[in-house]
Amino acid sequence: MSIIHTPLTRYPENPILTPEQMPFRCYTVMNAGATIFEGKVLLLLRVEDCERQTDFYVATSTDGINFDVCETPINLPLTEQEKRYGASHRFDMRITFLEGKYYVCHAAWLGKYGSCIGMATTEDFVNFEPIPYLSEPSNRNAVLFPEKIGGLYARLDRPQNVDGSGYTWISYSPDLIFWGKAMPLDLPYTSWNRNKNGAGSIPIKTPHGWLEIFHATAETCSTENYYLGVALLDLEDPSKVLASPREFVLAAEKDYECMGQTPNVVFTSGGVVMPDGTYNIYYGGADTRMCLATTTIKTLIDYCHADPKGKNSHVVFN
Ligand code: M1P
Repeated sequence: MSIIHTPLTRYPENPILTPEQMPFRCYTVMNAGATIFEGKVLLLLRVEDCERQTDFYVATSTDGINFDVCETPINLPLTEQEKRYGASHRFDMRITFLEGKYYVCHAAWLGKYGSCIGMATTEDFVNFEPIPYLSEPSNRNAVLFPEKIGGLYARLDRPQNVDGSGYTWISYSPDLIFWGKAMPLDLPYTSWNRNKNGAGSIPIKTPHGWLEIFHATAETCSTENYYLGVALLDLEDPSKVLASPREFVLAAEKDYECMGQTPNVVFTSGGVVMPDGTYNIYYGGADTRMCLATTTIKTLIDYCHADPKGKNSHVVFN
């Protein structure tokens, strides 16, 4: 049992994938992008080997809990900038199904130029076609909306501020290369959502708005803790936050979230709605293992509507 009441329920047998359960030797398995592919749940796992080099591996499952992991990483071709300046590290994949194919968005580390957003398309998770250019730095945690909004592609991302903080922004593009009309999202500034916040899941379209699970961070005396929060965004102008409760929906509490490579981290890069309506949210625990929490879309919407602007909080909503 959790000591904290939230609209998410941890899978009782968490974690669902650990480094020990992988079919090869590795250090961590975490922060997977998630989608439905050919009737199965597909995860793109972020796996670090024992040199702490990261690759992405496909894992598939019929029940969303037990996964078969491919033993070879995906081959994600380099972008133009990566060819010229060298790609040292790519991480945190999100997967959006849009216009008949899958778009993957990841953070790409470009050496001294910092982290940028990389994107590619795929139809089979074997062959990937990179969108040739990365974003300007520093930016990461890009999530593409599953449809155009106002005739433009739309994405959430998290530009980095000079002090290391960073918050969720939205921007738009006619062609997935040129991005503009950028606007920050007015997510509530709370005791758990202070240093950073960024998109996690692919936004889900509902009659009440785009439903988004995001990560947020705050310093404690010992670590920078990661939390998950939920928000409803306006359907036509998703820069407008219609509701975002003041309480987190997940905080690091269990051993598998508190102990590992990075203590006190719960971090999602995606979830899927299962055929029975269960919303499976996949998340990394302490940057070491994959975990699962479940809920439903209705539960999250009711939760948002119950505390749309954090009226239960002591912090003033701007
Ligand atoms: O260690 C916590 C997280 O750190 C990075 O996230 P951010 O983009 O907030 O700096 C990422 O490496 C993420 O994967 C990791 O969980």
